[in-house]
Amino acid sequence: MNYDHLANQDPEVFKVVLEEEKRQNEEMELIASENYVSPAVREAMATVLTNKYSEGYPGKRYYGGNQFIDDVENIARERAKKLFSAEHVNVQPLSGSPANAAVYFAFLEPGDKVLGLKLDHGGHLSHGHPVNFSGMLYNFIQYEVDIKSGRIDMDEVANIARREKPKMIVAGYSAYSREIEWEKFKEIADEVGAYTFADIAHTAGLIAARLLNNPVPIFDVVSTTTHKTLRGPRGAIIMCKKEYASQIDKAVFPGMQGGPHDHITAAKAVAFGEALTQDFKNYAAQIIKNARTLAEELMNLGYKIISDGTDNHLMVVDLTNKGISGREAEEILDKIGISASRSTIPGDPRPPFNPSGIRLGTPAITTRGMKEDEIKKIAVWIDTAINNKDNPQKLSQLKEEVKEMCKAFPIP
Ligand code: DSN
Repeated sequence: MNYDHLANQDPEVFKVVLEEEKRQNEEMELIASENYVSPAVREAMATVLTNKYSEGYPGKRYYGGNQFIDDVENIARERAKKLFSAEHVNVQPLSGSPANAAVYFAFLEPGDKVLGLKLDHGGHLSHGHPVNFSGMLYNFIQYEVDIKSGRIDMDEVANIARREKPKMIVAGYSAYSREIEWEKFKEIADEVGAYTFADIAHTAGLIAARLLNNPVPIFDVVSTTTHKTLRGPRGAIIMCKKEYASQIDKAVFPGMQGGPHDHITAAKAVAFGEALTQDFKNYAAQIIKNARTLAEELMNLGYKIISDGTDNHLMVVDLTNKGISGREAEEILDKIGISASRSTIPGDPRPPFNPSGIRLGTPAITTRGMKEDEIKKIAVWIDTAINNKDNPQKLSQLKEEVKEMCKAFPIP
């Protein structure tokens, strides 16, 4: 991208941008929620559409001059509908947590009972954690994964739902590597009279490519961020059945937000257009192949992967048997130029700031074009770094090797 104006006008900020660009180019991204957008998505984000105010929706705005903004929002809506077979889509949510807040706002009253997966079992803060607005405003009952299998035990979910009679059941997670039984969730919800809400922020790209089951035709309401496997700009969307369209739209605006970010809406439209292509489907399939290879290679090296593998783009590695914490592993990997995120393991005895595991994901390295051969090398680097955590010389040698591979697979 051309940064001429930024470089001339504000060298202080420009320097930081260049430093981050260099870091991204020379280092490897294994954070499961990150990705690299295409140049077209970046260009859309840098357009004059950022200058506009457009409270309201296409055809019904509270400001003049929105004829072209209406067009771009309609394109984004239609593409998202097609991508997920959705009856209605709101493309205005600013990010994942505000989208989830709008969903709760649309369907619940403060104090209502909701079922959500516990954070340390792979859930998200906005699925009822006590320090988050969701846990403060609503009466969340938390379900867990089965500690032994690392998988959601649907019989246990059904038992809790029958006992607690929640008004809503939340499924879709941040650190869960297995396919989700959407139909079974819907059956349970129907039995107890609960709404079904899926948060597919992590797996949206894989669902759009039809490589994982799609909850959109099954659930009442589904949210997703647009910047993870979906590879769009930072932001979110909410999809729902037609009958809930008006309450969702009202919850987003005027309920939760003011003016939408129209430049981001344009970038969402571009990303949805990309996700509709065969190239994207191939990309999504490679993400899964890469994640499976990484999990297998790490297991061969003696690592415990929660649920013994993955169906999607991520895995949680339990480091207990390696004698280091997730935070230490994150710091060691940082030293060799690999970014990853510490993660709790189900039932973690350690605190979230220094938990027992690390979460790894393949969306970003797959965008760079890395495939199984590269993944095998990455698994060995991770293991070698952990085994040589107190050997600075070895760590710098690994950093050089990581950098060499990154140079061979430039960011688009
Ligand atoms: N921060 C995101 C993640 O890493 O999963 C979720 O909000």
